[in-house]
Amino acid sequence: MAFDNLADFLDRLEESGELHRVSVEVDPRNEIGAICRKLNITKGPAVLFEKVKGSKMPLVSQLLATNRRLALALDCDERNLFGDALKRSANLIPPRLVDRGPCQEVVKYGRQVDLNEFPLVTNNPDDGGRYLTAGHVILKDPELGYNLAIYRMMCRSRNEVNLRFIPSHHGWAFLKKAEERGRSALPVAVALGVDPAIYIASQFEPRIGANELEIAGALRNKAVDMVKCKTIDLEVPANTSIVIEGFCPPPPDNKIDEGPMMEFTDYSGTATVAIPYMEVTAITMRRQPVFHTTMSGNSEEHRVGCIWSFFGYEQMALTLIKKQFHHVTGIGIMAGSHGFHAVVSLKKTYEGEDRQVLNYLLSTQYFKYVTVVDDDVDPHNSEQVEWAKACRAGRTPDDFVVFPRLPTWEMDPEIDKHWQVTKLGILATRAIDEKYEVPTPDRNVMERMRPIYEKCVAR
Ligand SMILES: Cc1cc2nc3c(=O)[nH]c(=O)nc-3n(C[C@H](O)[C@H](O)[C@H](O)COP(=O)(O)O)c2cc1C
Ligand SMILES: [Mn+2]
Repeated sequence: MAFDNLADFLDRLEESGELHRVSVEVDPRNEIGAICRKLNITKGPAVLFEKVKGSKMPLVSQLLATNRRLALALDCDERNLFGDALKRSANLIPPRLVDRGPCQEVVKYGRQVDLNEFPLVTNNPDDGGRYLTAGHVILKDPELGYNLAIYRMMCRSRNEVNLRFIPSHHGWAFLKKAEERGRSALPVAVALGVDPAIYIASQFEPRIGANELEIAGALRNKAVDMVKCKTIDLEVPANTSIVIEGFCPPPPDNKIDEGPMMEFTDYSGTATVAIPYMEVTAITMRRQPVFHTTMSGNSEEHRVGCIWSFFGYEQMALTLIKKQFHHVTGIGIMAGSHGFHAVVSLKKTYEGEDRQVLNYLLSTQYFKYVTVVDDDVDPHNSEQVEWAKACRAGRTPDDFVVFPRLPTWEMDPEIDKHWQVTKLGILATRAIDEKYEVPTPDRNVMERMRPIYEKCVAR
């Protein structure tokens, strides 16, 4: 069953015992963060904070922080969550324009616009300000097309808020395009409190210009209804709880200081830097809006965000490498490595093939560690990978390859000022002529012992 809006999904969570209501007043500065940090560790429920200090709006957090809730959101089997969702995401369904939508039941322009009416959170005491953490940023460009993604937003004033575009994500390219065109500003629409398929689709990383709202349609098996914005040339999902409309001003004066804020790596990342901001021209919302926020750090943000991206990276890296190296049999990104460690399995056909694969993958910006294993090792199974590292690497120094500096992505806390980091490759493979079979007891004896063995396990 597809959910048309956030409220229907909250009802479903409540029926399933996956939503907890907090009726005592909590402070969005630090208190909500403190509760959510714990809930992430214990895999607790989603929470609806009914009374948030300083705001009239209820706030939901931890919405998709567990695989159980991701499976409820997509109405699929938790055991095959990622496979199912990926398969479904291929049948793109374009959004559909409608005349009106609940997200514009209340409309505020000009002096009525005040971001302070929202329960903006400071999750960690070190965060540089009050944030909108789960704004779904919608962009349109005459050449590039559409984009939907979550970028964190630090509130600057009643009508100014930062947008954290980074070079490896598409919003950055949309802004650059607008800047290249001279003084044209970039229109921005931010949807807050969307149905869960849109939330999940915002985390897919298809090619630039591919509209993630078509993926949302695919995940729901139903087009997303869109309405035209009131003050800018953009469309937003009609059933959204809250919409913020505005634009990024053109250069030169289009950046203001932002940060620090906890990254998904559990590091605060860059300190305060000047980044783009948006000027708000209108706020529209439902009569009874629910504000959506996420905990930062290794939390819901990582669960709902990176897991999808990493799953995509696996597919992408596999497609890329298979074009060159036909004998690659699989790629797995190691759980817990935050996307930094890729393991590749290879049916080696000539000496040096494993080294070629290793060099190739380490040169991409994604991976800091690459381990190559033989095709009898499952690259998704960390115990098997550790076994291969223990037993099939180190015969010669060549098995360990260090690249002293290579460009990488900006989320690595160890990068230097040129965004470079030292990378490590491990060849945990056998020589080509080295046969290997797991030593096992004599087959006949095993057969004779089978009745006794079966009694042991039938206990
Ligand atoms: C809660 C949350 C906060 C995020 N914050 C940012 C951010 O500030 N900047 C960013 O570039 N990506 C951020 N992401 C990740 C992007 O939304 C995600 O990688 C997206 O797929 C990028 O899409 P794009 O390639 O179309 O830009 C965040 C993800 C989540 C779930
Ligand atoms: Mn995109």
